[in-house]
Amino acid sequence: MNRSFVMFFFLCCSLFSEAQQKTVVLEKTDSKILDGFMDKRFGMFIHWGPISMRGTEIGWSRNHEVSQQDYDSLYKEFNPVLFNADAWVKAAKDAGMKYITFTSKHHDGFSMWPTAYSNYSIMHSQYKKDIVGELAKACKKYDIKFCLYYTVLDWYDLNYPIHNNGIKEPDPKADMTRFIQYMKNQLKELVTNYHPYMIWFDGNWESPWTQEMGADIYNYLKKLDKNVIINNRLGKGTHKIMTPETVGDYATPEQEVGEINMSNPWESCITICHQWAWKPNDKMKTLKECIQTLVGTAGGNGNLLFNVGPMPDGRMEDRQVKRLKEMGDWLKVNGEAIYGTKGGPYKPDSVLAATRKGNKIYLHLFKKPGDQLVLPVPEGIKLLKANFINGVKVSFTQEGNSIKLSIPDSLPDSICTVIVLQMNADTIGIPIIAKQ
Ligand code: JFZ
Repeated sequence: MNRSFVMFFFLCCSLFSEAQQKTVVLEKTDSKILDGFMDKRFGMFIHWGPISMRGTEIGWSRNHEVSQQDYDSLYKEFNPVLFNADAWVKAAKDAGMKYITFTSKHHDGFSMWPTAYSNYSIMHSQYKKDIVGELAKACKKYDIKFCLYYTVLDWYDLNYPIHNNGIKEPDPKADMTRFIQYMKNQLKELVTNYHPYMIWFDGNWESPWTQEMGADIYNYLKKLDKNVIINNRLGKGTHKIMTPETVGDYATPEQEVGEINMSNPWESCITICHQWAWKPNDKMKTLKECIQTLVGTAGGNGNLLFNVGPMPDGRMEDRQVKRLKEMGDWLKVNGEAIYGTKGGPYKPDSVLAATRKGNKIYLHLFKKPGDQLVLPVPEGIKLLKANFINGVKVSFTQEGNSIKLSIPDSLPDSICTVIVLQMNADTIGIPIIAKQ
């Protein structure tokens, strides 16, 4: 066999294995770290940037409600002098939230930290302070996990081929190789300077982005910090659920409570109002909607990432902070039925959701189910004791695989009442039961 053929053969092998390397996720996040993330159940999402000065949607309103020229110049006036990272983190803590995910860079390409790789950043605004750094510091101070949102599409950067300006064809002057190097440089800054607990990627649906690019970034990040948790919006494919092709650690249903899933982690991202970024007089969810959304995600074995959009002066709206505090007050009484629990065994429906921990099942009643609540239990499972979470006893009978709970005329909590069932065995092994 001649020498040049052998050299050609080995070159092909190395190119193939390198290509293979790019599309194969090498090191997944440790399951114990993901379990710890899922135990937290409740986080704050924050969408913020100079666009809050116009009250329109971050990223999406560029070239739509706001001209590109106006949108891209907002940063020159952006000066949120009332921004107080401690106040934001305290609002999250008072809500019972355990982590914060902040938009370090959204689709508009504006960086909220002193990046060395772009002048389109907070350091070139009127404000000239490191918003990401301030938040990271405040999260450490109040023992809240600090997480970052980062978009893989960037309608501002000329090396990214799509500019969301009505032109569908990718820009021939763009250069994805250079763009990905820019992304890697920025991600290295964010990971090494701020040590995020989790990175919430977004923007994976446009044509320039590929599965291989997603896997390459995942592997790149794992080399920087093997413990950083990464959502499922790096590779291509659905956000809603995990599939064998998913690049990332957990699924991210958006603006809806995810389907119950005991094998793959998921986190619903939902807005407290309608818009992700601040909008004047936006319609805010009622306390009932807020609490039942949180309970619905926990009942499905998922987390809730609940979004607020701060105002252009740096404050969160008082009414939103108040609503979050009301959620925190509910969690002060009922938190043991949310934090550190698993979803089920009863599939959430319009009447109730269920969570469980050890020998306990927590029934979360969204409304009075009548004078009796009849629930199936598997063979060999016995109900030993039942009480409202405030300690008041709940009478019950059990005949074989059916338990009957007597429900009083009025429930202690009209929004969501928790009943604690003490069973005779660990409940985690009980398969999911659809009640009706
Ligand atoms: C994305 C962002 O675009 C949105 O601004 C926000 O940050 C949310 C948390 O994540 O929402 C989407 C996701 C997918 C599409 C549109 C918006 N899509 O496929 O067109």
